[in-house]
Amino acid sequence: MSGPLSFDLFCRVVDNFGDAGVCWRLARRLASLGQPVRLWIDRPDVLAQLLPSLILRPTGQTLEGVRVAPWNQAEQAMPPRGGVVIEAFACALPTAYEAAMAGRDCLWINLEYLSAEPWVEDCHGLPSLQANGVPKFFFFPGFTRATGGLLREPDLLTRCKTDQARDRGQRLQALTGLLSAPPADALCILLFCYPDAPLAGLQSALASLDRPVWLLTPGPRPSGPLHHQNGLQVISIPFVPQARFDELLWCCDLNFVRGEDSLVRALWAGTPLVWQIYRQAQEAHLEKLEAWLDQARWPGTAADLIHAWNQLDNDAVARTLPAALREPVWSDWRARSLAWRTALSVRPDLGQDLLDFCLRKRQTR
Ligand code: TRH
Repeated sequence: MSGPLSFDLFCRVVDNFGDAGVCWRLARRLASLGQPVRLWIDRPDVLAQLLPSLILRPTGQTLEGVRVAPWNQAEQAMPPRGGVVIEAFACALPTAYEAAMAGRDCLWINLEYLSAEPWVEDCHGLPSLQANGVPKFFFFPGFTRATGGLLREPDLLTRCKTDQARDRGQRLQALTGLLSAPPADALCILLFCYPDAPLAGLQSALASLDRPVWLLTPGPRPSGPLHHQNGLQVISIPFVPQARFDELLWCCDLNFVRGEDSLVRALWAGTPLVWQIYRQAQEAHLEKLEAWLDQARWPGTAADLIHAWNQLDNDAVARTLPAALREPVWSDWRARSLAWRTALSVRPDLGQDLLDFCLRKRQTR
């Protein structure tokens, strides 16, 4: 059995919360597996929004076994001898640091964005020799056995089941500070989306249902047409710390999520979700969305809704959302969401899989 490796994880925030959110989860997971971890991040202020105990100071701070330090400190730092350097999302390492890696026997990993596209399986784990003479290995998270898997803590599903056995209204109130709880028959929906989402279609779909609906919007309320109408209540709630975000997902019957990290967490909740994928140039994201829907194997109406949501098509959302919530589609969608969670949860999680990959590479040197 080999001893621990030392990990240096580099994260640049492009926009939003996903880069910081994914890197922090991976850093925590590696630390929980007994590995020394330093997380170098160019925007600690963004991470602090997810992790309120992070104090912004130039020297950094150790939290949950992870040394979190500002990126500029890495410009004077040395790579860990014989350790692992993870470059998240091809963020480009500090020049002097990268040059020093060759003489220090470092293993270099590029952590890629999550994708369900089939080519990912062929590229996962492949090396490419870099200018400093060190091979860089491409590590792909993913949904199949031939990829690096998804981020998941070992106790996550047990925590979810225990939590969901408790009264939902009380959980929601404790989490958000809301003064009242939703009625027992209310449909609770979380809305976490990009500003261009087709909210007029959402409003009209939810106001047309003949049952109470609680639409929860965390953080700044999306501007646009959302308002109370018929049984629909639109409720602003605080942006919760990342460590409690799962609990929010577990309170809801349907989760609208976006990007990468909230998608994965909503999958682990095992309930129906509508994903707004992060937009890319030349509509490249639409191909990624198709590949993901192929693997999800959800009812056609749910897939139609997800297409409509991503095509920003208000009319189609107004039509397909009520249809997806109607029986028997709704029960089918719920059952398939649970089944996909079960299938995904028997695979190693991304942190464990990455650690095993690195240990194997070390042994073959
Ligand atoms: O913020 P995002 O849109 O991030 C995106 C994606 O990662 C995208 O792939 C990437 O290219 C781009 O950033 C740069 O969505 P994502 O990935 O879901 O990250 C949101 C994070 O915010 C996630 O860690 C969950 C967290 N969160 C909370 O902690 N509390 C909350 O109340 C909410 C709503 C979210």
